[in-house]
Amino acid sequence: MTAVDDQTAARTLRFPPGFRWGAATAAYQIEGGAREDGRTPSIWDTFSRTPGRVRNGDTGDIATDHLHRMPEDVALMAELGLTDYRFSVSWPRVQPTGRGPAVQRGLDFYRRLTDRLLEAGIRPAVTLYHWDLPQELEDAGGWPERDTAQRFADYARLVAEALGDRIPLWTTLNEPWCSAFLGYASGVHAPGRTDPAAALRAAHHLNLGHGLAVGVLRGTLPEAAQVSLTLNLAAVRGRTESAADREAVRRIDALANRIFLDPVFHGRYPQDLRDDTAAVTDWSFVHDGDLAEIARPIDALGINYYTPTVVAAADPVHRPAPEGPSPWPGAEQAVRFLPAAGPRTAMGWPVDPDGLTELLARLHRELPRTPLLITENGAAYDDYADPSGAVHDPERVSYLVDHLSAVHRAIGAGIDVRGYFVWSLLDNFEWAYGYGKRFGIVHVDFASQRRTPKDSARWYAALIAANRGRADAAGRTPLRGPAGAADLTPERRRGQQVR
Ligand code: IFM
Repeated sequence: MTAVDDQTAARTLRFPPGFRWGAATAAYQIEGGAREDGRTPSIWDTFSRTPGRVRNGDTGDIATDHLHRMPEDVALMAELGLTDYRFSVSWPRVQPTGRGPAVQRGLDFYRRLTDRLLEAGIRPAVTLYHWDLPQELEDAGGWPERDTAQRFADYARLVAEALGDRIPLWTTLNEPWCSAFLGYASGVHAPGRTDPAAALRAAHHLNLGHGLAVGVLRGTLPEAAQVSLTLNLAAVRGRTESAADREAVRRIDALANRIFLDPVFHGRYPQDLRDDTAAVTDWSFVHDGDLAEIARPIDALGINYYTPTVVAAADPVHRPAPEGPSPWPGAEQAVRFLPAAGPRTAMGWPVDPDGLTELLARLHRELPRTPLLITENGAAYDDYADPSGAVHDPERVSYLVDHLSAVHRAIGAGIDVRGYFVWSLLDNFEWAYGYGKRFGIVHVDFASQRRTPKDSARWYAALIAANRGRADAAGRTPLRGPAGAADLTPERRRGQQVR
């Protein structure tokens, strides 16, 4: 898509009034201050300090220094016209050992952040767990251990008691698939274990922790607060329509999607999932009453979408040597993963907005009464500041145009999507890839911590402004129009009153 087309799209895509325009981040990826306020190591501190685990030996020790630059970052969000901001709370910052009372200094940061956001007219959306388990809990067994679910619910209560009166949207877990299967099966994420049975136990205890936390949140938060869960559901496609490839789709759908959707929305684990993994575990970790706990109703489902998953039946004769331990317990021998077609991002992930459309349509079919939120969507590219200081990221603008257009079409087709949170507000610590992969709509020079809105930030701001301008007609707070939004110089950011 050309720049002109992009601008047209920004002017013409109109979403329903009240649509949430957001950006998302996660604590370990942006905060830094790893040793401040009594914070103790999380599994990601330990993992990133283990040689060979994270590219270049990068850690989240400083990250984008958001802990100290939070007011500047909130001002930036206001400049962009965001209506909502999704952030996560660092568990080891508010409850360092994962047990016992909260550390007020740790909670104070989130109190200040919440206050700033509300002052700026931005709704806070909090995620309680975005992968930073206190190391002490991992030492006690981590998510494969049942007690971790109860520890998580207790931690949820501490955060809800401190912030519950001011945060309208709560998410228990971010992408439990990654926590369970990248953390405990393939080991490419913290804590780096490679035990498929432990990964399945972890998945169940993450589900249980979610359910217990929903119970706690309902009992602690004001009635109007909404409670949700964010999943990185896979849009799984077969290479062909053959029975063998469809069988591969079924297996991966069970391990990626239904292992979370079925217990949370239907109070059961799929029988085919239990059968496929019978050689790995007997599922005796599911106790009486767990599924009722997990299936407590939630108000919305968050979806993180980046690229589809294409699979085929494994060739029984020619099996390529595995690249490492698999994140797919029970499916290693049965399924092959293939690249989807299309241009790739810097992660090597194919750009395929149809995958998002397919996913939304499926969820609408299967969960017609559940409001959906796109809680993450975005792309990494090799962005840099040119000699004038500008950061041009036309590929990301196109990515956003295409994916927001897919969301727009879905809404037009009657699918209840309530908001979109771009991943990510800032370039940040991209887990095992360190600082080498830039997902931000705002460029961060990690040496100086200087923030520079990329062209994609300007494009997003223009789209938001055009839409919020329309909402004005419906009686909401007026905002500046697209022309002002396109001029996001640091000087204007500091000086301009946006509301
Ligand atoms: O950076 C991550 C985020 O923490 C979780 N979802 C995927 C993003 C990109 O890999």
